[in-house]
Amino acid sequence: MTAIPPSVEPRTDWKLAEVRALFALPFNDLVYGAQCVHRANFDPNVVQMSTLLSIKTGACPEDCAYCPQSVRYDTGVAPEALMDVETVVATARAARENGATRFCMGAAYRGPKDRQLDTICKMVREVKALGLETCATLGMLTSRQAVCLKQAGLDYYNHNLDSSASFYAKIITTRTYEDRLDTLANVRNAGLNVCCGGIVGMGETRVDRVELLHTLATLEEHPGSVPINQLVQVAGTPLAGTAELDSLEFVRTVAVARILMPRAHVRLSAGRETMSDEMQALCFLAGANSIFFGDKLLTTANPELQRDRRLFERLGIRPEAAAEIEPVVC
Ligand code: SAM
Ligand code: DTB
Ligand code: SF4
Repeated sequence: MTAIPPSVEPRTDWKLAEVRALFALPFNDLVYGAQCVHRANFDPNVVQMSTLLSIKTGACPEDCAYCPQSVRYDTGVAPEALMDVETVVATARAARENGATRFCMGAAYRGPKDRQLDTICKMVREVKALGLETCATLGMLTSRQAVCLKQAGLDYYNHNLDSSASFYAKIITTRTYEDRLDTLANVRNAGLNVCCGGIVGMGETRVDRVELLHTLATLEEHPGSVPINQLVQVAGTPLAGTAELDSLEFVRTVAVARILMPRAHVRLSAGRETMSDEMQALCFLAGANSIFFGDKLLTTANPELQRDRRLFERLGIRPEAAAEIEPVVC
């Protein structure tokens, strides 16, 4: 077995060959290694819970082949304008009552206009005042927009690399991998925590998964959160009907992410609705320690609260406490 150091300082100099070698390990060795790394850095029985809200839905000009919100595909998603601040705050309050510690606001934009950003900054201020961590995913940001969000109290910005650079070009033509990296740099330079991961099960090869995780693990700094999404296949999108990824390959992807980025929260993200409890348990064993909690992701289904509560109970998993997040008084 390749030696997997359990508690070294996070490295950003991983070699592609090392990532490839981790993926190629016997499954038990890989999961054992990931579990050792996980235990050296986190309480293995604690999972962080984020809740998502689509604050602006559909009619997106981009052509991401996986996405039900692109205006180019007939997916039945009804477009909705940017929500008002009060509705967002009420939804965030309900998410907090249900145990979420982070509230993530998602918008189907290529990038926000400054006027839209002003409203979103108000949402961020008020959600933060509830004592929740705040996250937003709004598409491309300029450095000035990233600074505005930081000043409004935003904690995390989600911007996924989605896949390897070469596979990316096959699934999105309206922007480049470089555009994604530029926004990530703007976000990091503004002092925001980066949430960045990808989607697997889009018909990419293992080489693409190796390259995606290698790129993430060799960014200037590891993202604080790394969402690993399993493609949610939506009828009408070009990727509907893609052959399902082997579930153990998904678990391997989680395990390799855990080993490469030992202090990141690795999120078992989209796709849980169709995963068995046993598969989710394997992902937690492989080092996943964050989920989206709540019946809906952005436009598609997520497991019902009761199913997740029962699963956590059966596994003896506790939600990460919000204790260290001080409510802000405005
Ligand atoms: N428009 C912004 C952007 O693309 O960055 C923010 C919202 S977008 C819906 C956020 C992320 O959701 C995408 O980067 C992608 O990783 C993920 N996503 C979208 N559709 C998905 C699907 N069908 N299955 C899994 N993940 C998906
Ligand atoms: C992430 O990595 N996954 C979330 C969140 N960040 C924004 C989005 C998943 C979207 C799944 C498809 C939908 O519900 O529209
Ligand atoms: Fe638009 Fe984001 Fe969906 Fe791409 S992933 S179509 S940018 S909402």
